[in-house]
Amino acid sequence: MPDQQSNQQSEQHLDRHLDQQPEQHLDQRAHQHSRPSRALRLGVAGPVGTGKSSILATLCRELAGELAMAVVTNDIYTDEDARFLRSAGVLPTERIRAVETGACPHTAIRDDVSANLDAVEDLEEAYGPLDLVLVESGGDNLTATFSPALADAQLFCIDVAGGGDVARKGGPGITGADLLIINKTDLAPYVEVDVAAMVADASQARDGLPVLALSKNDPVSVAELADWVRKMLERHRSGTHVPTDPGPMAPHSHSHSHSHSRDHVHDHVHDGS
Ligand SMILES: Nc1nc2c(ncn2[C@@H]2O[C@H](COP(=O)(O)OP(=O)(O)O)[C@@H](O)[C@H]2O)c(=O)[nH]1
Ligand SMILES: [Mg+2]
Repeated sequence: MPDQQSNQQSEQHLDRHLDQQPEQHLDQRAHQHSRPSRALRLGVAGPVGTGKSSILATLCRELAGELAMAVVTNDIYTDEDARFLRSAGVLPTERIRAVETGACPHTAIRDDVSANLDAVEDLEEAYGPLDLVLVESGGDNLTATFSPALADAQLFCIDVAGGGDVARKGGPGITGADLLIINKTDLAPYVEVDVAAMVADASQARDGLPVLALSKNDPVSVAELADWVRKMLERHRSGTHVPTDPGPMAPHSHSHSHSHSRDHVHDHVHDGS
C-alpha cells in the first residue's frame, strides 16, 4: 500500500497537472469552437492482466451513483471482460457492451475505430444523455494506445507485478497517456518492487504528466483516481481539455493468410485480454 506521504505528493501532482493544462493548451483552445455535449469517452489501455477491467469496475462503483455511465470492452475472441463487469454488478448489464475485435486489438482502438464508435454511440442513444463512457482496450502489449477519434482521454495501466523496470521501458502509453496508473501497489512487497522509485521513473519518462500509484484495496488511491476522472470530465465539459494522441504503436506487420480473409497472421504475439 502506498504510504501517506507518497499519496499526498501524488494528489498534489495530479491537481497541479490539471490546473496547469489550460495554459499549456491555450493555442489549441483557441481553435475549439464548441463545448462537447456528449459523454466523456475515457479509454483504459495497458498490457493483459494489469487490472484494466478491475479499474473499470472500481470507477463504476465510485462514480455510477453521481454520473450516468456506460462501458465498452474489447476482446479478441470473447466477451470475457464484459461478462466479468456484468457479474460484478457495478452497472445495469445492458450498459456494458462487448466489441469482439476478431483480430489485432490495436486496430479496433486505433486504426479503424468504427466498431467501437458504433458501440459508444448506440449506448448514448439508448441510455443518454450519458456523462462518462469507459472503453477498455483488448489487452495486448506495451504499445497499444487509443486514437483520439475514439477516446477523449486515456489511462494507461501497468502493474508492480510486471516488475519495477516496466516504467523505464517507455512506449507511447507510458510516456503520453493522460494518466499513467501503476497498479496493484498492495503486491509490491511480494514482488520486491519499490513503488516510490517506480513512480519516480515513470514521472521522469512522462516529462511531468501525472502518475498514480493505485491499489483497488487502497481507498485513498481509489478516491484519487475517481477525482482525476471528475476533473477530466469538468475539463471536457468546459471545452478546455484537448484530446491528444500519445503516439503510434511500435512498428509491426501483418501478413494476410489469403486475400479476402479477416484472419491475420502476426509476426508478434497477442496474449488475449
Ligand atoms: N492484488 C491486487 N490484484 C489486483 C488489483 N487490480 C486487479 N487485480 C487482479 O489482477 C487480475 C487481472 O485483473 P483484470 O482487471 O482482469 O486485468 P486486465 O486483463 O488488465 O483487464 C485479477 O485477478 C484482479 O483481481 C489490485 O489493485 N491489487
Ligand atoms: Mg480486462
